[in-house]
Amino acid sequence: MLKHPRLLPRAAALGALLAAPLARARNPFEFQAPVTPVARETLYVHNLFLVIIAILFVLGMSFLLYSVYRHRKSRGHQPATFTGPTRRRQWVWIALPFVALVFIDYVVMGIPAYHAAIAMADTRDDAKLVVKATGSQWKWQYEYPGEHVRYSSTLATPADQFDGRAPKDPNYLLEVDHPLVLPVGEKVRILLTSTDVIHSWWVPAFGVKQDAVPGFLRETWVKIDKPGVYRGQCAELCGVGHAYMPIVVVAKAEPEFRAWLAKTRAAEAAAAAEPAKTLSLEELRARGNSVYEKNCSACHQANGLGIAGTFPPLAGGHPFSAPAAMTSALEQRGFYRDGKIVLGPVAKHLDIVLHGIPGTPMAAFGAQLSDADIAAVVTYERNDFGNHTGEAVQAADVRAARAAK
Ligand code: HEC
Ligand SMILES: [Cu+2]
Repeated sequence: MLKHPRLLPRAAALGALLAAPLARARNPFEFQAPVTPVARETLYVHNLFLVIIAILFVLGMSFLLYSVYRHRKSRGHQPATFTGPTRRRQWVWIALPFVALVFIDYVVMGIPAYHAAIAMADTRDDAKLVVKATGSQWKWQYEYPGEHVRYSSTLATPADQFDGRAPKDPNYLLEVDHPLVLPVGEKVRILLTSTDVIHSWWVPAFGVKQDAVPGFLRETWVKIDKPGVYRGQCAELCGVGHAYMPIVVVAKAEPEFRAWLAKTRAAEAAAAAEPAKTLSLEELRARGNSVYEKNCSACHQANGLGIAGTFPPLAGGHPFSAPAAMTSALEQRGFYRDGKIVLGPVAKHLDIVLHGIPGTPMAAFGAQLSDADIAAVVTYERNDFGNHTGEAVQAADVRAARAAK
């Protein structure tokens, strides 16, 4: 009971004052506005369930509370002594809610849920476009099979924002260098896999969340209603860089999408013809710096000093302690001696970057990076972080190393 009746209008006024901006602000607990049939259906199922469950809760709870109040001790009621239904009427009271719940579960809720689950998995025939998304620690690679277009999509948020040295922008950790581009109004089939551990491709506005499992090809589909930028994240804990592999999809109208595809195909073909070019040491280092930041710094760190026990430094002469299995493997490759990292020979260095170190987080970058990028990043490594070999590794060297294997 309210002791001060005057409080009531005041509380109401305060409530109204607070409610006004709240009503205008977007509710952070709300679903993102759905832009695909699957997302709309999922939202419908969610809302339907919420209403049904709310009604059942209110009904059940009222019934329970009423019974407790009605049969209270102060009115002389005694606890029941029976342990189960015996009379016909008791059996009816048991059967009724049971039948009602089964009906609600399997029919009222079951049919829409079943329909939505079937729709999500329906990747059959009518998709004209197929896109392959491959998760790797910690980025996504997108490929348009048959279109000769393939690129990596890596986090674009500057490292300064992680550790609070710069203000965070609105799409903090939800921005990438090369987004996935898709057409609107058309069914697109998305194939998913991974090169290392399980990742999950999740874009809330599409109602899509599908695991990317190494060694398996999973699939899902989207049919986007309207052009726009849609953001998502890897939704399967996949290691220390899990928060740093967002998904950005740019949906374009069909003609613009085709134009983008043609332009990207031409740019990639031009890049593939690049190895002929010989760059100066400085040019290689500058290019290598950006390749490094996108592909290597998550593990080996921006300063090249790695993380003790897990990710070896790239700085020659830097002490590194780790389990013997790791250090002896590095020693065999010529990258470790007397507790310190050493810069091994160029050929071994190229081999590690091209083919990775099997069974370790050090992935093979041969399929992900161009000859020119690998040449640049290896040159960068050999001439930065306190290393000064003065060697300029050229794209032609990388091409030769690829051919040798
Ligand atoms: C997912 C984490 C990860 C990423 C990303 C990564 N590395 Fe590694 N790297 C490792 C680990 C772990 C090792 C040690 C593997 C072992 O022997 O157990 C290693 C070893 C190496 C070595 C040999 C040891 C040393 O410290 O010199 C080189 C060279 C190397 N990485 C270069 C690169 C380059 C260049 C890139 C980017 C193109 C890169 N790495 C990206 C995890 C990573
Ligand atoms: Cu992941």
